[in-house]
Amino acid sequence: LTPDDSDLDLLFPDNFMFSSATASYQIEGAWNVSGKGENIWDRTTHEHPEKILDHSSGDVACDSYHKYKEDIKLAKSLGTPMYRFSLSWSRILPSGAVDRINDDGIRYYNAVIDECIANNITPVVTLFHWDLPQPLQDLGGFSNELIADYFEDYADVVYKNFGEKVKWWITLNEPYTLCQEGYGNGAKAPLVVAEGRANYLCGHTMLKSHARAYRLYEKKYKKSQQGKVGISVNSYCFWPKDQNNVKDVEASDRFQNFVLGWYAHPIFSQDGDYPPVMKEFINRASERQGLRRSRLPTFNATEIDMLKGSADFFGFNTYSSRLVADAPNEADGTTMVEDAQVVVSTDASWEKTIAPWHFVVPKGMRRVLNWIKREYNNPQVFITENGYPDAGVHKDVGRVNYYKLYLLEVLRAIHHDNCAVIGYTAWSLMDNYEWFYGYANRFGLFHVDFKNPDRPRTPKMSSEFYKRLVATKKIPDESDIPWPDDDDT
Ligand code: GBH
Repeated sequence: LTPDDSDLDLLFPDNFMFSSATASYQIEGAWNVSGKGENIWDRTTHEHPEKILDHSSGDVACDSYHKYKEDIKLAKSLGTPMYRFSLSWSRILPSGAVDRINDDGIRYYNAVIDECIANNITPVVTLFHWDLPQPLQDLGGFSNELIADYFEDYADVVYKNFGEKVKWWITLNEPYTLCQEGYGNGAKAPLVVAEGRANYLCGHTMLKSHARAYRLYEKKYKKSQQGKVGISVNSYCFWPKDQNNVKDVEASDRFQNFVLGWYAHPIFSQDGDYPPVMKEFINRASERQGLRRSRLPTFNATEIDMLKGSADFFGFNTYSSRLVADAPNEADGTTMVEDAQVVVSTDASWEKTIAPWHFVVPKGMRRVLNWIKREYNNPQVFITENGYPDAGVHKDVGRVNYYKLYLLEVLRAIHHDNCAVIGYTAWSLMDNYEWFYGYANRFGLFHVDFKNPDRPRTPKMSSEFYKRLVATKKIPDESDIPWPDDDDT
């Protein structure tokens, strides 16, 4: 794929925010150091290594617990004004609850935040990127609505300790992925297989957790700390399988609502609550199945109000696209595609990557940004993840090309469609522990050698690309990226 040259001279706005991102379990290591408690990823990788492609864990990962100063230097070398990372809940609260605050956790994150600030980098801090404390999983994890209480209490400790210095908060990373893969198909920790029930319960609890943390900040901290609180939701861009078939057009819009609307509609829509189409389809399927109530939990009026408007920006992670066809059914199954009455597929013409779920479909970026603009009255969208997986080569032309093509579509969305995109974040700053894919799939702008105990970081070609992008606010020409032709590392 190569971009048609039109629009390559477009510029990102002056105040546009570039960033790169990581997450605690994926980079920190030090899993049992200085009072940190066990989380669900520690438990899963230790007890079920067979669930991970290369049987690895994040026990050491990038060793960022010890090497954070180096990491922040990498971020600084990119020239990005921001760096997004997440806090390990169990490093701060080993039991998940506030009965015991681990001093070393507070010390560590203060050190990371201070180092960012000393380097003129604004920290963008995610409170929760999937590494739930195991003791809270023992209560059912996000299947238990009471976890929202624990999340609010944790958020209170976080705002209190770091809120003087952190002005950009993300409550949750990708509730869709955690609920669908952790409580639906069981591909991720905590390995619950209960699609159609536990995933919807998980989503319900995560939405409440988010709103509680947002409202707490609003009430108790906003006035003095003056920060912004958002959430990072995620989605593929969905396309009708047959663009000329109205049924498929409707089905793709319906499934966009099931995946993205599930989390965005309660927070960003005018009316709040789950998307009407999602309620309608799940209610109908539940009824047909002889249930006395819908498998999709319901919010009461107070909860709907608490959720509505509970974000200062729309954090959005996106990587790829899917095709959707209408599939009317009377199935007694409860998977989300059955509930939504769709069949999801990919297009044979889409460029593949090393990850079976990831195809390069740049136009999806512009299309999904426009969907958000239309559905939610053009909110301020901060793209908090976007990136490309490979096996970890230094001359990563696939990644450079992906960024070029996807960023061009972001520019088109801004300039031609007036989408209010305020920032863009490359996933990831450096290679790290890619969940189910272990160390076999790499997303980094910097390479990490996981065979070397020192975990040395070295630049990839994409880091040079990103540097130029950030400096010039336009998409650099490949010929401007210095890289030896004969590099085959
Ligand atoms: C994000 O998830 C995460 O926030 C981040 O931690 C992660 O490292 C990054 O993206 C790259 O994956 O088809 O069963 O193999 C992206 C969301 C991840 C959701 C992969 C779909 C497919 C799993 N997607 N997942 S499967």
